[in-house]
Amino acid sequence: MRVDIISIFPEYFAPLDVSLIGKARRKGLLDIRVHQLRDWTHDVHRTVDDTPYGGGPGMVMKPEPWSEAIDTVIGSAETPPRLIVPTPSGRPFTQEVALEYAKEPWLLFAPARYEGIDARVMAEYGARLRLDEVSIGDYVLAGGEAAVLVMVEAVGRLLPGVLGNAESVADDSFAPGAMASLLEGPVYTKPPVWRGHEVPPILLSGNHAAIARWRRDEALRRTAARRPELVAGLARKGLDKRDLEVLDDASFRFMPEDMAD
Ligand code: 6GU
Repeated sequence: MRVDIISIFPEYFAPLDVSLIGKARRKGLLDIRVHQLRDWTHDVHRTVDDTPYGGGPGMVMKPEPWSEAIDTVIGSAETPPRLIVPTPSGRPFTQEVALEYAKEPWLLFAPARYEGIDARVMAEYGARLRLDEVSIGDYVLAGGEAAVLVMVEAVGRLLPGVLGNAESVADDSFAPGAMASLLEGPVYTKPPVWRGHEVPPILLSGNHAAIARWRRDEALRRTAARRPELVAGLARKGLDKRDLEVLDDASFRFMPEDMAD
């Protein structure tokens, strides 16, 4: 996969040289190219922002540097990239979106600083290519760069060959399928007793069916406690008798509308 990032802080993306993503780049699985937006300015101050029309606080990113940068990166490519603009006012970035992006051959990220990019840039490229304005959560960052790091890591680890076979993406929290929308439960390693805390004995039993059931119980308990709104969604996907007992024991109560159809 090719990933281009246009930003006024190219140095912000140094973490993409490290660990899983760094290794994927060195293996040639990920071709990440970071560009300095100011390279597409023409004044001595390399200006990328200006005051907002209509007044108000802060500054808005000028359209011309963005359009010149995006046009240059896209070049004369026959199949243009998917353009992703991080913004707290975007649609939520979820695991489902990460899986969708992982199927793309080419992503172009345009993280903004200040109050955002002049909306005409989104109007222009929204008409020319597939454009997504996305948010990584309900909080406000100082700029879109950290959101790009989050999204590149979430997408990058899904690419074929990036994770070892041992670490399967299939039972991730939020992965579609059997464990859909269940948070992952606790994990343990050696020693069997640490500062008086024991590893749950079932994990040492060698009974794989019982271990799988125990893990599902723990995932259900954790999800009910931390993300009750996800359990409501599970009702439709089918819960067995034991699931319902565990949830009842965790004091989780379904609403009548959860049980519809
Ligand atoms: Cl994508 N950008 C900014 N600036 N803040 C955010 C965000 C993005 N997602 C959540 N907060």
